[in-house]
Amino acid sequence: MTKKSPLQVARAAYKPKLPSALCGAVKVIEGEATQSVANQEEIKELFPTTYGLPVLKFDVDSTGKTKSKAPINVGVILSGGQAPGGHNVISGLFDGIKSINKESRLYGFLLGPAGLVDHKYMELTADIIDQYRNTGGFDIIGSGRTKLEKKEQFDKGLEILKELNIKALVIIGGDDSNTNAAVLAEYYKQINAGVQVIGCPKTIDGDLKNDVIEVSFGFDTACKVYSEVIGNIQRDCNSAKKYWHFIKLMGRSASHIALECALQVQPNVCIVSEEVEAKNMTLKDVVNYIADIVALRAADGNNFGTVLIPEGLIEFIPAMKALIAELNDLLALKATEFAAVAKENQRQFVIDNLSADNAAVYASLPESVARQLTLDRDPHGNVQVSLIETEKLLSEMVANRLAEMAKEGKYVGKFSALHHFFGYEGRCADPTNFDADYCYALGFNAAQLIKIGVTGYMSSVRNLTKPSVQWIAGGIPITMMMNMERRHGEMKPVIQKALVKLDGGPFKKFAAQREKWARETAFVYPGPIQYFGPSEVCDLPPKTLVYEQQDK
Ligand code: FBP
Repeated sequence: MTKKSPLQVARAAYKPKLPSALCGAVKVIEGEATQSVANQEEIKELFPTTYGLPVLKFDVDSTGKTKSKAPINVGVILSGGQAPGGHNVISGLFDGIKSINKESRLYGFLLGPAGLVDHKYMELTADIIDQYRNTGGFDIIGSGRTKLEKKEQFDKGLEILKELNIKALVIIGGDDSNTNAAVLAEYYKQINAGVQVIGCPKTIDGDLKNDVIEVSFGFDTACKVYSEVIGNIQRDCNSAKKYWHFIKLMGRSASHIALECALQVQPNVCIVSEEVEAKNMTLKDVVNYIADIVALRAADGNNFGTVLIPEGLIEFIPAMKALIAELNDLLALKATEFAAVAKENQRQFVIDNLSADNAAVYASLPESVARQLTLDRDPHGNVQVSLIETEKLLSEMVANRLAEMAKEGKYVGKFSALHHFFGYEGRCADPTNFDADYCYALGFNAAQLIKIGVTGYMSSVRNLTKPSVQWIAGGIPITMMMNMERRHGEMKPVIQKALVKLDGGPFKKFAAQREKWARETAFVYPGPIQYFGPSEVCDLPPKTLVYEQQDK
C-alpha cells in the first residue's frame, strides 16, 4: 500500500451524496421514444435494436420494497484521458451492484479497452475499492486509448466476458469511447450475447454534453485546479507588475476549459477558438487583438497581464487549417525531395511549393513553429498540433507586432512574456465535492441501469446545480446523441461533440465583461479546492453549468 498524506486519509472517509431517488427502493419511469440529434434514418439503420429507446428516470419507489435479485458480475473499463472522479464512478458502481446482491462481483479491465480484448483484468474487491474512494487518477486499473470498433475485438472481448460470467460492461469514456459503447451494445444485442453495455460521460474537456448530459465528469475539478494556479500567477504578476503570462489550457478541440477558467479568474485576455472560427479571424487578427490590449494596459502603466489560450486554437483558425491541410499533402507527396533539402533551406522550399495564400501564412510564422509544422507528424502523416507551442507562437508574434506599433508611435511600454501549459496538472487531482458526488452517483446509477436490464444507455445524473438530493438520475439512449460525421474518409455514426456556443450563457457572460477585464486589473484569485468547510465554498458547481442552466 502506498503512503497516504493526511488529506488523503481524511478524504477517504468522505461519504459522497446520492440523489434521493437512488437512496432506497427505486422505480423506473419511461419517457417518450427518442431519436438521434441528426441523420435519423442512417442511425436507425445502423442501430436497429438500440435506436429510439426511451429516456429513463429513476424515482423513489414509495411501496418501499426492494425486490431481491440474483448476484450479477459486472466489468468496467476506463477509456481515454484521465479525469478526476473516475475512481468514484467505480466505487459507486461497486456499492451499487453490492446493493443489488452482496455476492455480485466487479472486474476491472486493465489499461483501457485493450484489457478487454487482451483478457487482462483484475477483480475489484472491497479492500481495493476502499483504497481509492474519493481519490483522483485512473490508476486503480489504468486507462488506454485503444479503439473498440472491430467485430474481432468485440468477439474476443465476449470470450472473457463469458468466462467471467460478466453480464454487463460499463465503459467510462469520452464521446469516442461512448460511441464505441453504443456500437458494442448494438452488436451484443444483435447476437444475443447476454451482455449489457452502459456508458459513463467522462472528459475534462467538457465537450461531451447536451440537453440531457449536463456536464462530463472531471471538468469541474480540472478547471478548479487550473483556475487556482492561474489565480496564483495573476497575484504574482499583479505584485511584480513586469510579466505578461501566456497560458495554454488543455482541451483538445473545444474551448470550454479556457472559458470556464476565464469566468473563474477574470484574466486580461481569453481567446475562444469557436469565436475565432466564427469570425473567420486570421492568426494576425488574434495577435493584433492581444497586442492592442497589451498597448492599452501599457498606456495605463500596466506592463503585465494574463492571456488564456485554448489548446485547440490553431485548428480553428481557418487560414491555419488550410495551411496544415496543404502541408500534409505537400510533405507526403514530396517527402524524399524535402528530406534532401538542407535544413536552412527547408523553410524556403515549403514556401516555394505552397499555394500563394498558404505560403504567405507560412512565411509569417516564427521559425520554431514553421519547423514544428514540417517535422512533427503522427503515424498517419498529420501535424500533431497539440505539440505546437501556441502560447510561445502568440507571444513571439505579439512582441513583433508591439515593435511595429512602437515605431508607429502606437505603443510605449515594456513587454516581457512567460509561458505555461496547464493540462496534466489537473487531470488526476482529487475530485472536488461536486465531482466526487457526481461520479459516485453516475456509478451507482449505472448499477441501477444494469439491474433493470437495459443496454446502449449512458448513465445520466442531471439537475446538477441543485443540491445533490434533488439530482435526477436515469439513463439516456446513446443513439440519441449521435449524428453522422466524416472520419478517416468515411461517414460514421458518432456522438456529436459539444463546442462552446457563442449564443450560450457562459460565452455571453464572458463577452459582456471582457473589455473591462482587458483594461482593468480585475483578477479573481479562486484559491485551492476546498474539501471541508462551508457548502458555499466547497460544493460550487462549474460556472459554465450555472450559466447554461440559467439559459434554460
Ligand atoms: P479525453 O478526450 O480522452 O478525455 O482526453 C482529453 C485530453 O486530456 C485532452 O484535453 C488532451 O488534448 C488529450 O487528452 C491529451 O492526450 P494524452 O493523454 O494522450 O496526452
